[in-house]
Amino acid sequence: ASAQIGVTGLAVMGRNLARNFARNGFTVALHNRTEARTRELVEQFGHEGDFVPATTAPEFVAALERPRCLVVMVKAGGPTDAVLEEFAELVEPGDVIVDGGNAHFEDTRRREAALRERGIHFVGTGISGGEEGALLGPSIMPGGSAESYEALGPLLERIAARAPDGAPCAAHMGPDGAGHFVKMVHNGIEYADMQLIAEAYDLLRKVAGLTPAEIAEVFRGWNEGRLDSYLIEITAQVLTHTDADTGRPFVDIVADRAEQKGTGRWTVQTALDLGVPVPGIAQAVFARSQSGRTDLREAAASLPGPHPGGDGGAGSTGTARLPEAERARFAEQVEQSLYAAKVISYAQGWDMIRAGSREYGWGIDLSSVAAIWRAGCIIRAAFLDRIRAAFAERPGLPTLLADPEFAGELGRAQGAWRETVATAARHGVPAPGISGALAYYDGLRADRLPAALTQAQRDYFGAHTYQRADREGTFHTRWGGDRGEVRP
Ligand code: NBP
Repeated sequence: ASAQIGVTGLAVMGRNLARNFARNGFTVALHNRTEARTRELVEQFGHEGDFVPATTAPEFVAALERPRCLVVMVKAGGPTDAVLEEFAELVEPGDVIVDGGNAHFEDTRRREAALRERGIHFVGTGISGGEEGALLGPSIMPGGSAESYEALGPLLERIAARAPDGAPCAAHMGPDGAGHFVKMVHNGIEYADMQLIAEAYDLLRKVAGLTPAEIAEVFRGWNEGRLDSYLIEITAQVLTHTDADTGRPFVDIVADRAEQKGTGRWTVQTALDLGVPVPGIAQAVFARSQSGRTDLREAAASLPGPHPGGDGGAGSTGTARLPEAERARFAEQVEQSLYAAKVISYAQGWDMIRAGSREYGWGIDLSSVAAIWRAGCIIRAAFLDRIRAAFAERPGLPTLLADPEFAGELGRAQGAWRETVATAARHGVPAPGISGALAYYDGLRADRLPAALTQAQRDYFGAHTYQRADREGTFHTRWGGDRGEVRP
C-alpha cells in the first residue's frame, strides 16, 4: 500500500482529476474497467507525478494507504451503483469512497445510508469546472460524515481552485446528500445565469441593432465591472468567433435549440417538492425546452409581432440600429437589468439551499457555499465574494435581497430594469428571465398580493378556508348560501 488516493473511472473527468492529484504531489492509484484507459494515462502523463496503475479492482484497493480514499468517476446512475457495490466488498470499515459524478442527491442519500451500515464513509461530492477544472482546479462540494472530511478534506483542498484571497474552493457541505444538492443548485443557477446573458445579448442585438462583434465588446466592458465572471468572459469569446466555412458570426450558424442534460430539471423538480420559488431557474429550463419545440415554433411563426413585416430574427430588416449615443445608453440600461436579474437568481438559489438544508438537517453554511464558488466552477464570479460576506456577517439573512448592499443596488437598478422589460415587450423580444426576476422582486416587495383573491376563490369552490388579515383563526364563507362567515 503506497497511494494516498485512488481514482477509478478514467474517462475525461477521472483522468484529469487523477493527474491533478499527482501534480499536487500525491501518489495516485489508478483503475478503470477497460484497462486500456489506465495504460494510456500512464503512457501519456506518467511523467507528471507518481501513479500506481492497477489492472483489477482488488489490486487497486490493495495499493491504497489506510484509511483508504478512493474516488469513483464513472457514469452516473446504474454504472455508479455497480462500481460502488464492487468496491464496498473490497474496502474495510473506516475507508472512504467518494462519488465525484453528477449523482442526484437522493441517490447519494440512499448510497450513503447503505454504505454507512457497513461502516464505510460514503462521500457524494459535486465537482464543477468541467474537464479543464478537473485538471487545473475545480470547485469541490463534498457531502458525507465530518470524519470522512478529516481524511479527505486536505487532499481535496490541495487540488481545488483557489479563490482570489488564496482560500481553496473546497469545503465540507454537510452530511449525506448535501454536496450533491449544492452542486445541483449550482447547476440550476448556471442555467438561470446563461439564460439572462442570452436575453441581454438578444436585446442588444434586436433592439439596439448591435452586431455580435460589438456585443462582444460590450460584454468585455461588463467583465471589467460588477458582472465580472467566467460566463460573461466566454460569452464575449463566443460572440467574437467567426465560422470558418461561411465567414458569418458563429452564433448565427448554430441551430437555436439549447439542450440540457438534466441537472436544471432536477433543481426545479426538487424546488417544487420543497415548495421553494425558483422561477428564474424554472424559466431558464423552460426556455431551453421551448427553443427545442420546432413544431410549436413553426406553427406560431406567422403570428404578428409589434413590427409587422419584419421583426424576426437576427439581422432581419425590422431591426433598426439605434444612434450611437442611444446604443451606449441602452447597453448601460441592459447592464443594470442583467445585474439585477442575476442577483435575483442567486437569491433564489440560496433560498433553495437553505430550504434543502432545513428539510434534510444538513446545516449547510450559506457563506461557505459562496466562498467555494468564487473560483473553479462555471458560475465563478467576482460578486460571489460579496454573497460570501453577506452570509458571513448575517448567517440568518432571510434572503440576499435583505442585504443592505444588494438591496441598494437593486433599488438603483430598478428604473433601468423596468425600462428594459417594457422595451422587450414593445419590441416583441422574449425576456422571461429578466422580466420574471422583476416580477419576483415586485412580488416580494408588495404590501398586498392578489393571493388574497386566489385564496378566496379556493374557499368559494372548494371550501378550503382562509385566514383573515385582521384577526386570528380559520374561516369559511358559505358562498352557496347566505354568505355568512363561519369558523369551521
Ligand atoms: P462518463 O460519464 O462518460 O463515464 C465513463 C466512465 O464510466 C469510463 O471510465 C467507463 O469505463 C466507466 N463505466 C461505465 Br460508462 N459503466 C461502467 C460500469 N458498469 N462499471 C465500471 N465502469 C463503468 O465520464 P466523464 O465524462 O469523465 O464523467 C464522469 C462523471 O463525472 C459522470 O458522473 C459525470 O456526470 C460527472 N461529471 C462530468 C463533467 C464533465 O464535464 N464531463 C463535469 C462534472 C461531473 P470504460 O472506460 O470501461 O467504458
